[in-house]
Amino acid sequence: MITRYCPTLSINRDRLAQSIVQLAAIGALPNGGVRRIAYNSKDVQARRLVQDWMQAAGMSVRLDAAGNIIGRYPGRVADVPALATGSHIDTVPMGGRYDGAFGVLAGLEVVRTLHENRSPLDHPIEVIVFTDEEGSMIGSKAMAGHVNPDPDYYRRPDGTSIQACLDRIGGNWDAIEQARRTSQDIAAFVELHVEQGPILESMGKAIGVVEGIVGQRRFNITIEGRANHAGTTPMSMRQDALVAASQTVLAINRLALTPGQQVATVGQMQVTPNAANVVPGKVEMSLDIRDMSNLHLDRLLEQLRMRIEAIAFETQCTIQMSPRLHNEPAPAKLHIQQAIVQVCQELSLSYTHLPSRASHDAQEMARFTDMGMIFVPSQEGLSHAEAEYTSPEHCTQGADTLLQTLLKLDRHYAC
Ligand code: HGY
Ligand code: MN
Ligand code: MN
Repeated sequence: MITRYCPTLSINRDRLAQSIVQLAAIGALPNGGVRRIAYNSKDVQARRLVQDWMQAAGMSVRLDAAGNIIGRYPGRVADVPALATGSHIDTVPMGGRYDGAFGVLAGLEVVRTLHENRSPLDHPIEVIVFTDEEGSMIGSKAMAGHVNPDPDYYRRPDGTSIQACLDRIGGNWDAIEQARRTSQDIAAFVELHVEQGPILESMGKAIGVVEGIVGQRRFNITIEGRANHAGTTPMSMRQDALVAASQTVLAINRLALTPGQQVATVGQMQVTPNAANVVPGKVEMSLDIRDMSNLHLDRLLEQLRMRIEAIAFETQCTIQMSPRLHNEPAPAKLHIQQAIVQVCQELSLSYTHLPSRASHDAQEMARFTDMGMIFVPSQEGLSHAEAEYTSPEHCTQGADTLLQTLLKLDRHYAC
């Protein structure tokens, strides 16, 4: 008889480590990092490899209209909602090997383990690779039925349309609503991810039980002044967009340094015409602002808008903020947190509860199904950087925790 509680079932550490190395070779950078920006040729190549691996692990694979890859491993009971896991394999421009990729490959490793031990769960398991997590999060937002209907909202910085992007990966913008899922399709979603911060390492804990995920808003800020000669234009007659931009960056930084847990970043800036002897006429830059409280974010943004109005007046420039991303804070379900804690106790793994101060596809999934997240330590708290590292031991512990958590949830959700 096959027992559903399998404390001895454990994932294959070497196979998981090898998969991480193999995937990281696609888009590899010279200093050990990865550049696999959503929809680029490396992303397409990596997506193909993961689909092949899914099929080899006994999963059926399909793409939805948002280009999400959905690998499905059948359960013993017909017509019941799936238990889902997964993450993303796109990266920031100079990213690491673990952010996103680890959660996808650990999910795959869980299925490989169940498959070779002939131990399917009652529920089907889905391993999902979400489209463009680092940019628009369009994959998980489409699954949650939360896509902005304006295609221009998703235009890439290089001008590529969302239609063209989705075409490249087998999605279809015109049918994006069909990507929507419900709790009838997915009973629970558990994402495993590297912490991307210093808490677990500094506390010496192996596993993070995520309590909830931070809210995040992103904006494009466009500042227009007037380009003019850098030698002949008196200081009193300038409309210098870069001076206005600099004041805006400092205003954002000062706001983020007021009491509270909020963080705010300007990480992207383009100056036009970007020449040493021209007063800058235009600056486009990003704003990324995060906090666990929506209300607090609203208040901070209101203060920023007032400050920006004053800067625009002082510098004789126009300053416009247009929204690019809006992620609601999302609490993790208590019973999933409890399941993860029990697994840690059974596997003798040290753990702590903590919030996620990075965004994740899990927070969109939380809009329509039960959500939980498991973290493993990031060396020196480094992430979104080439040097991002999590040891094979911690990766294995995280993947085993995911496996055992899914086994527990298989019993929790009666068929
Ligand atoms: O930016 C984030 O928090 C995520 O890594 N995309
Ligand atoms: Mn990530
Ligand atoms: Mn990331």
